[in-house]
Amino acid sequence: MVKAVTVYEYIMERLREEGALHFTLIDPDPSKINADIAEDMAKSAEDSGSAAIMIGGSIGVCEKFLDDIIDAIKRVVKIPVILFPGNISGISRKADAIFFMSLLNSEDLYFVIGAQVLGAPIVKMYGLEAIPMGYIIIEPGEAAGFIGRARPIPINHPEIASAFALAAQYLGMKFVYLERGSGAREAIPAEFVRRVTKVVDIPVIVGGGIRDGKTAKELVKAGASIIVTGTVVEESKDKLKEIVNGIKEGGLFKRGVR
Ligand code: 1GP
Repeated sequence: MVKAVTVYEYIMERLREEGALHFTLIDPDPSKINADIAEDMAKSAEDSGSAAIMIGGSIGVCEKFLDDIIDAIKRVVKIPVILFPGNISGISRKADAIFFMSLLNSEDLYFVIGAQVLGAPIVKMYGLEAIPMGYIIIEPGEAAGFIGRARPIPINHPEIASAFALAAQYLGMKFVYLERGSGAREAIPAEFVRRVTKVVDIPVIVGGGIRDGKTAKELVKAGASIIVTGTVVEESKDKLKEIVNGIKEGGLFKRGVR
């Protein structure tokens, strides 16, 4: 039974109990969704076993629209809504928490610390729970990599990602996120993830290009704590269920139950 007070505690308690979790990412892009669609996606996510809704995107995010979308989502689900901002326009007072993230491998200081400085007073004013997270973009990086001016980490150099992740841990960040980019043709290989999770003690979040249960399970067995999918919830509820089941199986393996 989860007795957590903060969203961070909720995540950590569920991780201790289940080994690994699934989060659903909803991109609040007005050209793609509206409140009704967001409501359906969030319901599918919760029904399928997602532990949280993340909300954020690279393009076209505005606070008013974000507020409306989160209101709609919170009408239908109980799982927490966590902001996943690409910029300061991605902050909403309606969310339960915010991943207060730095794009560690951006070449542009704005995405490393500039946006955070501009956003911090807003986060405080809204009373949002800030969860510090190191965000690392792996090639190709897709829109997040392009907009965030990342120097994406080459897929054959997991040791660079490990060093970034360790730096995130030493800087006091609570999570590290390995991002291949939404819509990437392939997920980050399990062996790459294993190289990172072997080095750090903080939970590793993996996202981008994950479309089936087998891939999700392998990533969890490689040490990933949270698997994020976005595109799948837009396409098929059955696939989402398959992914969550894969994560559950991987979680049992991680906890030594299987
Ligand atoms: C983006 O990693 C997430 O941050 C989701 O990617 O849309 O490919 O599932 P997908």
